[in-house]
Amino acid sequence: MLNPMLSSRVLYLTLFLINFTQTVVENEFCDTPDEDAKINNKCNIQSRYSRNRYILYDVNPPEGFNLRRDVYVRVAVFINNLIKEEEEFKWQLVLPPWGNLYHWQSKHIGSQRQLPWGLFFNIPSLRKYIPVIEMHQFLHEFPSESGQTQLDNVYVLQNDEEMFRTGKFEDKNEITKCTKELQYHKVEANRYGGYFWGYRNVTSRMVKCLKFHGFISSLKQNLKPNVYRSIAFDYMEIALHDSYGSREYWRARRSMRYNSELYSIANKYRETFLNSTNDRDKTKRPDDWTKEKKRRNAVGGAYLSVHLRRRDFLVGRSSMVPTIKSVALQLKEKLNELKLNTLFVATDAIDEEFEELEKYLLNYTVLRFIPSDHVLNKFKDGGVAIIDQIICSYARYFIGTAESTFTFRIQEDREIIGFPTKTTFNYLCKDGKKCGSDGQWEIVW
Ligand SMILES: Nc1nc2c(ncn2[C@@H]2O[C@H](COP(=O)(O)OP(=O)(O)O)[C@@H](O)[C@H]2O)c(=O)[nH]1
Ligand SMILES: [Mg+2]
Repeated sequence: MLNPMLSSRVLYLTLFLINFTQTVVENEFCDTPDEDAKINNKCNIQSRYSRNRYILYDVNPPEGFNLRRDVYVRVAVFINNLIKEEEEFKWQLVLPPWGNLYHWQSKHIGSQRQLPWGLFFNIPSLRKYIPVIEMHQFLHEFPSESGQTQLDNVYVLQNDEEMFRTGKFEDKNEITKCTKELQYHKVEANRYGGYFWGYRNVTSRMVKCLKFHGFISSLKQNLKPNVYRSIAFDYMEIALHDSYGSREYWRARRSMRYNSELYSIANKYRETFLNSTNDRDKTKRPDDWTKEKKRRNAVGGAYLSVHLRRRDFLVGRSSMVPTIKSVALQLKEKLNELKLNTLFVATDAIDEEFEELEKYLLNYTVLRFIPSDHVLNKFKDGGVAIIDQIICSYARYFIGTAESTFTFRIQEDREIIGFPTKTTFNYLCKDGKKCGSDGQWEIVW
């Protein structure tokens, strides 16, 4: 019999060799563009040595931060189901780096591109719902050749223009000739370049356009895990929620806790300027979202919060956006009704508009969050927006801007914290008109 020292070395060497062979096999993975050949090819069997399958996605470039957060929920529920249904593989979601967003216009704070999710969200919290990794981790762990990472396939989702013309909508998932001016271009046979979140060292073996209409779960048929190990979906916002507003939707949404430093900054602001703490305001939550329970008895800090969306809304939704004077009147009325004297304003308004609002509300304390250079440099425009959202979400009463996804995310956070719905689903109205028909998206536990 071998002595134990020796046998462990033999075992170690054997494991090393198996590992080495696997790496070689993986790097040669299915190097043929012909899918049918691949499916029957023995390389598929070998590929099973590594069960990791990576899903990546991106969203239409002009879409803002808060719609993108909603797309994450769709993808997360999709992957959560996939994990239950396709146990043979180890599914991982690669988080698309943040950047290049139209609204992130602060200058002199360094680049606002390729920002990791960890800057805004709590990654261990996300991982309690589905396995996620940051892009840099993917680039590190996915086999690459001479510093180049090659995805196996990119599906570019496209709306079916015909359906939008006729108004007859039905589920569709078919490979089609690419109709859009594609941002992807052929570099060489089996290699396409593209934006890829700004990473020059990322390419794809294939790019296919997919005429798509329907629930995100029907993308399952496109995954082909026996053929592809890494697959990206572009224009993922085209795929619809599997079950919008369901318990599963809310579980995924609840897993999106923010970076704990953002909570600390917001909490310090609440305590200092708004006299608001979780203990006093009955807004305490367990650290672990999976331990949260249904409740409706949150009280919130003694302030009214408003999300006053301006800038592009003034142009794109001019028929709905009230004047500053009208906003002031509506807020004054509510402050008086609630017997509150303090107003917290989250807004993208220009300074002149904010000053105008202040002038109409001289008898009240009107506050907004102004980040220090350190906070803005570190957490960028995205982090500051989240701080505004957190502060709004802990107020006794919230008034939002209709049709703003920034407002919707605040409403969701308030539902999770446990406020009575009537303190949450309120909107600023166009001058003198009644409004507030955006619906109440109540939490389901
Ligand atoms: N800090 C801060 N930024 C805001 C506020 N309102 C809008 N923004 C900025 O403008 C963007 C609005 O775009 P988006 O997230 O798409 O929300 P929507 O357009 O209102 O549905 C946000 O992501 C922020 O960058 C606000 O109250 N506070
Ligand atoms: Mg937007």
